[in-house]
Amino acid sequence: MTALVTFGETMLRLSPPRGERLETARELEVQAGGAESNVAVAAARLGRDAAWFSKLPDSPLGRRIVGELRSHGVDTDGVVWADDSRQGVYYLEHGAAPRPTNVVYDRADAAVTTLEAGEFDLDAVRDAEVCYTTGITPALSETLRETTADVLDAAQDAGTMTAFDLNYRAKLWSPDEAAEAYRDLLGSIDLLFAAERDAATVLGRDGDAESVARGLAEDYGIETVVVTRGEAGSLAVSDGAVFEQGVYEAETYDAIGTGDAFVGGYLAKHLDGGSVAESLEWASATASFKRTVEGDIAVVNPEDVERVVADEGDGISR
Ligand code: KDG
Repeated sequence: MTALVTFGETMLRLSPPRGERLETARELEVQAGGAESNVAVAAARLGRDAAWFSKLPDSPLGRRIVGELRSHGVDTDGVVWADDSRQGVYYLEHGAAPRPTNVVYDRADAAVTTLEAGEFDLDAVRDAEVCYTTGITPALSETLRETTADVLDAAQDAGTMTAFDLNYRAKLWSPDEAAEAYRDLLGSIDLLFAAERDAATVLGRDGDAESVARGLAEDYGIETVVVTRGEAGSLAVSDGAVFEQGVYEAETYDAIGTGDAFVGGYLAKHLDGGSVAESLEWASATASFKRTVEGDIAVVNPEDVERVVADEGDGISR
């Protein structure tokens, strides 16, 4: 049995060397990047059995994605292979103040946009302890919006915990479009991760973190809502009780994927029997560790997280 099943799109991430611009770069570094696979990788690296489901072109590009995820221990047997289809790509130009980091998507009509619930190994979803996706998945196509609802419902009906991160992406849809989709899905969620900014921009929830979390929990019957607040840390409301967690200091090398590392750390500890407070601690530590590493993926080990949580050492590992 797989403890965690995640599903969504994973793209090729192409980025010029730091200090160079997309317009003029002659070299692009290739990595795999996708919110849901980032979570699966973090959980797998932290010791949990994790699988990622998606649809990829049966081509060297699709195989490149699967190869990278497998190298971190993620089970990709549930990937559906499609002939003559596209691999989504995202270009990432690292910023340096005052130039912002810029993301350019080239993902329209990617293979995953045609993925239907009937193509899933739904038994694996039903047997899993947690089924996870994010608000990016339903943004990608009408088919994926239906698939997201069907898979989460199948999971919840079978007693699998459903987990979801709002993950609003303004380059994919408007706040109104996202709000309509979120409202349809939130009744099927047991564990919600919401960046304070997404809850405000899309769902119009702009009170303090506790009232945002309580409001979402009560309005949609969600057992646990985790609100993330950047430098101000995170707050969870779970079965009515409140838990707060600060951030661990980190020197930021690459911030992309920090939110996914947070979720991966949370789920890894939760699946190991951790309490909400312990899971938040692991979430925060995994997120801060991720910031020090290049790429979407948190190349993290359990001892790295334990060291951050324990706040040990003088910054040198001997
Ligand atoms: O959370 C990181 C993601 O934003 C990145 O992997 C790209 O999945 C991605 C997306 O759709 O923005």
